[in-house]
Amino acid sequence: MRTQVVIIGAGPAGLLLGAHLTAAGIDNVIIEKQSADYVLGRIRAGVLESGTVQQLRGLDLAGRIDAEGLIHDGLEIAFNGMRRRIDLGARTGGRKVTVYGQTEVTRDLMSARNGSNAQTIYEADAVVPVDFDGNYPKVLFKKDGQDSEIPCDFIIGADGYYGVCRASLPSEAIQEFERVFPFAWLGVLADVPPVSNELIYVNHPRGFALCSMRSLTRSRYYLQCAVDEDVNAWSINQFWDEVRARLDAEAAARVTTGTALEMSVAPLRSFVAEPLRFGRMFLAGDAGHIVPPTGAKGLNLAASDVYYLAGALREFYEEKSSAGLDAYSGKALARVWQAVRFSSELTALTHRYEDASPFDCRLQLAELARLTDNPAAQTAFAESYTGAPY
Ligand code: RFL
Ligand code: PHB
Repeated sequence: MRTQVVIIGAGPAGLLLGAHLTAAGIDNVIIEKQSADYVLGRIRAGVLESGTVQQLRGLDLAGRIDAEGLIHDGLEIAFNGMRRRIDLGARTGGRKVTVYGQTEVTRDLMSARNGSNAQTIYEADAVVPVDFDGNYPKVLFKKDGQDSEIPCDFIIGADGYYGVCRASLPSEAIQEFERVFPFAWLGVLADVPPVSNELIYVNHPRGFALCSMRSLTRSRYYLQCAVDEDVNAWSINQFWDEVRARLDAEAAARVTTGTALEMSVAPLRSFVAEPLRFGRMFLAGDAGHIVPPTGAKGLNLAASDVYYLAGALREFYEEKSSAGLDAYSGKALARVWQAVRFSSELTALTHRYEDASPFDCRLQLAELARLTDNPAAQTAFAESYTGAPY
């Protein structure tokens, strides 16, 4: 079997790129190490920029998003005993975000792919990209114990932060930039109505909290916790008590509690690999960069990478031009670094640092007051939160 593009990884980056390529008539195969059910079982992102939704709409894949997604044109930031709203729509000339789970985006992409002729190989073992520094790259893997290989024109590393593609690059070919934050998030998904119809980001002396949602009947909450927090040490009742303790009295009284569908700890990290290309291999999404989840940017950056890469591959096949491929890394990284900046700043502004002095804490509150009082600061925030157009 030969194909034009082998995509390693069936997360949102790989599946979305596959959808673009299939729509453009470019042969592609996705190779994923997990099963489809495992991929769908991961609970992750919840906020989509309009650029992400527009891409799905352009591929005729936004039917369910348009029917079930929640349009949010504002959010609240809570600090110092008060809650302040930022009107995203009013500050940006109408830009909004859509609350719709990554799980559902993945499900929509998988079912469209299942209805096409494009091949996806799940539960592949020992996946290895080779010869991508020359003109004849291929991907080796094992399926059901049998060795296989797929020769191709290009390999796309859409295999996440722990994937094999970036790890296969010679270390001198890539520069890595990293900041690991000294805390993590303890997340709970529960079938209870959200505390409010908008997201609430909370700066509290006990630590950051985030009240989010997946629908009007399913809530997603996060609490800042220790990097080595033991999720099994938490009962769900302790979790709800801690959520309430970090909210103001009025919001705390509105928290509906229930059993957890999922409870997990996620580390917070910023990471960027440069460049996102080596020969005939390109990195997209978390394989090339990670942002702390505070700004809700990870999935949206995967989508913008894919948008640039799909355009570049179309240009290569339709116009026999490599210009788009040559420009890909620089274009994608410029957008990535803006999201790294925004997510890092929002994380620093809303989280409690163990070594923070009383002076540092007052400075955080002063900065939050400026952000929520000052129209120019609100506009800058809202532009970043809703995502730069591309
Ligand atoms: P993924 O989703 O990790 O998918 C990579 C896929 O590659 C497979 N794989 C391999 N396949 C073959 N061979 C190998 N050797 C392989 N190694 C790995 C994996 O099994 C997997 O299926 O990366 P992708 O596609 O780049 O997508 C990135 C997003 O998943 C990620 O950025 C977001 O989830 C980040 N994120 C958020 N992003 C947002 O835009 N908005 C949010 O609100 C948001 N909230 C979050 C988040 C991430 C979180 N966690 C758990 C880190 C909230 C949390 C808590
Ligand atoms: C989520 O609902 O998972 C979520 C929402 C907003 C964020 C991060 C995560 O900033």
